[in-house]
Amino acid sequence: RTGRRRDSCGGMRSGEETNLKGITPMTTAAITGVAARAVVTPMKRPLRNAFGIIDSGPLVLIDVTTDQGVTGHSYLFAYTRLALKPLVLLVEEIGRELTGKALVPFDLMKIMDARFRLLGWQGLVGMAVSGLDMAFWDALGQIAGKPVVELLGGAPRPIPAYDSYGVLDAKADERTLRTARDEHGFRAIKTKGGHGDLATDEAMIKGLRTLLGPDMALMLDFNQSLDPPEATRRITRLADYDLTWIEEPVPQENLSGHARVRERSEIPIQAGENWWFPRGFAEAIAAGASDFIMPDLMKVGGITGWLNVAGQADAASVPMSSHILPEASAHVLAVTPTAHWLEVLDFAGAILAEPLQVIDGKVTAKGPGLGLAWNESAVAKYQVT
Ligand code: SMN
Ligand code: MG
Repeated sequence: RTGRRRDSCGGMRSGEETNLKGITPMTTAAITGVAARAVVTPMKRPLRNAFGIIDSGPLVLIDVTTDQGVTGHSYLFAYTRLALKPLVLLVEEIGRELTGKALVPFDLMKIMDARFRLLGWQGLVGMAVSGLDMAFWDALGQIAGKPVVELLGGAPRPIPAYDSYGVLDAKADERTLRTARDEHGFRAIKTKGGHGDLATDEAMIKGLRTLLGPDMALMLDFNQSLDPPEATRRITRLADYDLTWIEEPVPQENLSGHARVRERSEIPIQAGENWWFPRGFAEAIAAGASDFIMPDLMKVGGITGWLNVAGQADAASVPMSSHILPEASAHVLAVTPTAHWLEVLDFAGAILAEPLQVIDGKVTAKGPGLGLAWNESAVAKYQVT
């Protein structure tokens, strides 16, 4: 029905040549509908960063129905409640245009790229496109009865994870951090800086290093809050605390600024959660903006976009970590040649039938698909209209 057909002359169209004579063209599943809903999930701890406090999880849940009897799932983190409604609308409107098409993520991404070439797809449109791509892959995995990582030629394996926090205080948060290390087995912690002055950052990092000891990896995220000279000043002062990386020291679009900071930094620079689609990473890598990269699945173009960037990172020998969306990230990191760290920040646990599990500080991909079945009674509880 939706499979490739020979053209009216009986030959293969260009790009469809095959020497496998007699093989019937593969039929594929088709999209029969797309729906999206908004929920606001509770957080165990509010997350303070340089620009404010995130105290709940505004999520858009995506459902893609298919003619194979399975429904593909994915979710987006909308950052702020005010983005929920426009995101739901965008996902459903784009979904309407794709309904009836074959469930072939690579081809669907090309269609969406062409569709938004003039409008542009950096921003909510790009998040909607990326969310749809993830749901398409989830559906393909469910149809095959396999975790997505296996469709990608890999196998589920435990990925080293770090526990991600807002601004911390070694005294006030001592119990929380000991639990992370001793009960969940985390060997890495990320915290936030840039909300105050250099002395504030240094006091926090010094306290954490003393509390956690030398064996714990410690990352510091400035969330784009500094300018290059100030970033260099702070990083120079923080050089003695054995930090694993300094994240987004300056605004994400300032690639040359990142590169300047990196040149003067003894600590590796990490960035990427706000770079858009594979092209954004090509520009950033060419600019020498960062030692490490950490794409966000919902800004990089979903699974399809991630795979492209994983190839770029391998070719450039750049260690690659994930940003939020830990459930899906565990699938793609398992097929990322330069896989580095998986970020654990659990926004979706409250609405998933099988919430994320961290075992001995690691996360393993779960199937079928991306392993994102909804807990419908929890969804009903946290749904907003
Ligand atoms: C971050 C971004 C968005 C939501 C939560 C946290 C942060 C990170 O930049 O890297 O975790
Ligand atoms: Mg960050």
